[in-house]
Amino acid sequence: MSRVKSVREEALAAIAVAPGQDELEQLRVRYLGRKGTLTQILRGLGEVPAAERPALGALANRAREDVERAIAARRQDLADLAEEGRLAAEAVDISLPGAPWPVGQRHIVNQVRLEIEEFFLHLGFSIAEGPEVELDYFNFEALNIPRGHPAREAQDTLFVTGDLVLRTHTSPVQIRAMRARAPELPLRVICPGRVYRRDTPDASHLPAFHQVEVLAVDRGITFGDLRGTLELFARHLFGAEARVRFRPSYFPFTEPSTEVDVTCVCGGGGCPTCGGSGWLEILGAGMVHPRVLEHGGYDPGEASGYALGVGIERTAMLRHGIDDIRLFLQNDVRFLRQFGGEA
Ligand code: 2NL
Repeated sequence: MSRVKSVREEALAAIAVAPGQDELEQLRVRYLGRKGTLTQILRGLGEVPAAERPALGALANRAREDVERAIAARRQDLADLAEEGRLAAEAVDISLPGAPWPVGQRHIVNQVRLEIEEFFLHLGFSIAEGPEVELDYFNFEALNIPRGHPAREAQDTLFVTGDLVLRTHTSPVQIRAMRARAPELPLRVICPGRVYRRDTPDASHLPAFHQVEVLAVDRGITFGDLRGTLELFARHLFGAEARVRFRPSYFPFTEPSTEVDVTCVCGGGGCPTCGGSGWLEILGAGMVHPRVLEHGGYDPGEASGYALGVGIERTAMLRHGIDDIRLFLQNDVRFLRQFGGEA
């Protein structure tokens, strides 16, 4: 009887502190296995005198049940401890600040676009946008460029179908703006956007680039209005000392037409951007052709207007001395970071 009690105590004590499932299994084998201590005692009951057998048998059976229960309980405790350990190891501190995300800057093309927009918005112009896939009528016909006109060849158009083109300028947006407003006056719109030409890329050509076109239509608008606007515009983009000059030119949609130069910062001292001439060609402009006004829904006897078109990449190149237009599309941050443009 006392041996059963001491085996039971010894087993329960060992089970309570078994460090792992393997050690627990070894204890089970030691006490309850085929040759286990308690198993041997129960098996040896036959040799015990009959008078002592029932009491000893009952004690040994209870001891075996107690040890079995203790093993099951310890097994569950060890499993719970292991699970707790796994959860603790996987825990994430959600109060930690996040890793900083690298933030880019505004692209130089968009910086220049915004500067141009800002200037004309302050003069009372509104921004108008329109489709990049455009009807032949709006891109050419309404701009006094009829079928067979050499300007259509020279423009090297990308055709979608016989009647649909990728717009070669944003002028069609201005035609749409006139037709939406006419005969109401005045009309003052600027049309920024991407335009397309059938060009092979080189240092000064891209098949897709950006421009802003400007259109003012009202009673009594003269070339003097265009000149004054361009003088202010040149100072806005190239600094207070900038001056402009006008060279006669030709566009089918303006008459007269002019190409506009701005003084180079080098003052003509022989810089690579102006080639030493002291002048940079920045844009084309003119008085809206009467036929274009008519297509816009205005009576050229009542209304007149000026218009201009400025290339955004070209303006950025002249301002920053960039010598290859393809740099704008390469998204090399070493190039883009030079121009700031807050995040
Ligand atoms: C250039 C020349 C120009 C226009 C664009 C225009 C638009 C309408 C009517 C008349 Cl709706 N003209 N736009 C006028 C003159 C020049 O762009 O070389 N741009 C980069």
